[in-house]
Order: sequence, then structure tokens, then C-alpha cells
Amino acid sequence: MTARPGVIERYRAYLPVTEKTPIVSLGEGSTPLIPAPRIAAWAGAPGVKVFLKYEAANPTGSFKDRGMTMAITKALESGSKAVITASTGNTSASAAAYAARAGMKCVVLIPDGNIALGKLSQAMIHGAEVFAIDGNFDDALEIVKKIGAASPITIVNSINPFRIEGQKTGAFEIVDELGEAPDFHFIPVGNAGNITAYWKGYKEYHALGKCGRLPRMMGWQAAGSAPLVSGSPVKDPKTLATAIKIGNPASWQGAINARDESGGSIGAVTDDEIIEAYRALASVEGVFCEPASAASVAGLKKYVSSNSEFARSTATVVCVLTGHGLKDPDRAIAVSPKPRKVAASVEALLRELKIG
Ligand code: AN7
Repeated sequence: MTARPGVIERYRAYLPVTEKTPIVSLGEGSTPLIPAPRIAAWAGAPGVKVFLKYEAANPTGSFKDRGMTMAITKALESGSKAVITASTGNTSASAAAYAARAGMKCVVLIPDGNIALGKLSQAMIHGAEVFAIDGNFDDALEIVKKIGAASPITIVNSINPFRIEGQKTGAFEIVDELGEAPDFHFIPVGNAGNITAYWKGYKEYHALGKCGRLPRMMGWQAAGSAPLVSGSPVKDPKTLATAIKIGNPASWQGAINARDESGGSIGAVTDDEIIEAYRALASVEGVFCEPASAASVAGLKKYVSSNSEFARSTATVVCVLTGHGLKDPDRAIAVSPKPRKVAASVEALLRELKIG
């Protein structure tokens, strides 16, 4: 237990736990839902009510903690001593932290050279056994599936159904805070566990009468890594948003169902569009997320430009910002003006500032 209830405590009635379940929590969830009127204007839809679900505020800095508290809790409950995950970074950071808290061994497989520094540092400091494979995320996940089938180690990728159960609490929080489901839910899509989980959460709350409507699910992939848009797996996915550099999503069907059942869409945004949204969020709203997260907001701008009725509307929109900007400091530095050198004197600085 933590002083601040984590998602299992907060939403216990809707999750597969009993009084005896040994909950492993770091106080995840209850993340800010930040109104973002300047981002709405930036996107070209000043009347649209945009909210940012800031998942960076979770204990390890990404939305993965919602699913990981459930996955590690259930692994512990079943007597498992070790967990394994393939990851583009955030899942490994979260698995490593929650496994450490549970006293379990954690093994992670990452694509060599393709994960952001902050995420790698987390997996390492939490004591996971980290293997960098000479392949991409999809290759790593295939290996993990085979190892999971051949040994008692528990897989904590989102093919583990408890991950989806935990992650659906994001939808509960949004409805609890807005008092209704939004009209549109914009979300980045990689392995497609999160869009699957949010849709499950909205549908469950709707069935319970907690909201009167369901949102249209608007998923966004990176253009070089957009199998759900093209309709077939991408062998060599490319994007600087390494978190969503995934060519063959595990929850493929979940994403398609979310799209089709909700009347939504899954589209692609280019790396340039992602970086433009990433910089805008930080500079006009003061909200720092990682590049993959900004795909949701890049998608918002793209949707506005293709749909003038929506652009003029007062719809309620939630964009999920899935991970913290500090996960990938190299990218922030690469796209920003460099610090200027100046002599250590008041006069020199005033000259540079062109004041007085
Ligand atoms: C910041 O960590 O797949 O569509 O291995 O880190 O549920 O996969 C991360 C995915 C979006 C995509 N934003 O979510 C992993 C991993 C961030 C992410 C996604 C990820 P899914």
C-alpha cells in the first residue's frame, strides 16, 4: 500500500483482485488532466476543448505503470519469481521498477541502440538484467513469447491481459474528472495495447452508466512505422519516436476493434509533424512529453486540417501524453537552440540581451 492510492486501490471494484491479492504499487495513476486552450488554437481549432492526460506524472514517467502494477501484482500472487519483457524502453523501465518493489527478478530485451537514454538508465538502476538484441522490437517480442512458453518466467508485455486491465483505468479517470466521456480520444499507437485498454475502459464505464456516450478513438502511428494504416506489418519500421517504432503490433485486432466500434480512425503523422507538436506542447503549454506522446497532438492538428466542421466545433478532446520528455533529453536538446556562451559579467549579458 502507498499513502496515495494506486490504480488497483482506486478502482479495485473493476479489476481482477481479491482481498488477499498482494498489491504491488508505487502510487501510480490519478494523473493530471490539463486544459490546453493554446494547443487547441495552435492546432487551428480554438473552440475545441482540448485536455492533455499527462501520463508522464506516473512513478516511472509513463502510462506503463497502470498496467504494470496489475501485471506484477498478479505475477506475485501466482507465485512467479521472475518476469520478462521486450520493450522500446518504457515498459522495461516500469517492469524493472515494479519487479524491484516486489522482490522479483526482471529480464528485459531492448533493440540495441534504439531506446532513449532515460529509459535505459531506469531499467539499469532498478537492477533488471538488460539484454540489447541485434534486432528491432518486433524481433525482441517474438523471442520473449517463445521464452515465456518454454519456462516459468512471466511475460509482462501487453499480451499479458492484466496489463490491459490496469491500463483501462486511464479511461475511468478521464470520465470521473470530466463527468462524461470526451467526444474524441487521441492517442499514440505502437504495440496497440493502450488504445485497446482505453476503449475497454470507456465501454465498461458506459455499460455501468458512468458516462452517457463513448468517444471516437483516434489512434496515431508514426508514418515510417504505420502497419495499422497500411494494413500489413512493416518489416523495418523507421521513426525518431523510438517508443512507437513497432512494425507488427501485438494488439492489432484490439486497435482495429476500437477504431471500428467507436467510429474513429487510425492515421499516420510524419516525424516532422511529431516534432512540431512536441515543441509546441513544451513552448506554448509548458508541457514536456516524449516525441512518441506528441503523436496524439500532431494527429489532432492533422485531423483539424482535414475536417473543417470539427475545426469549428466545441467538441471535447482528450489527448493522451504517454511519457515524460525527460525520458529522451537528447531529442529535446537536438531540436532546441543551443545555450549561448557569454562572459561572466553583467555588461556582457546585457549586451547579449540587447536591453538598455
Ligand atoms: C511513450 O515500452 O511498446 O500502443 O515497449 O512508450 O500501447 O504500445 C511503448 C509504447 C506510446 C505506444 N507512447 O503504446 C514499450 C512500448 C509511449 C510509449 C506508446 C509507447 P502502445
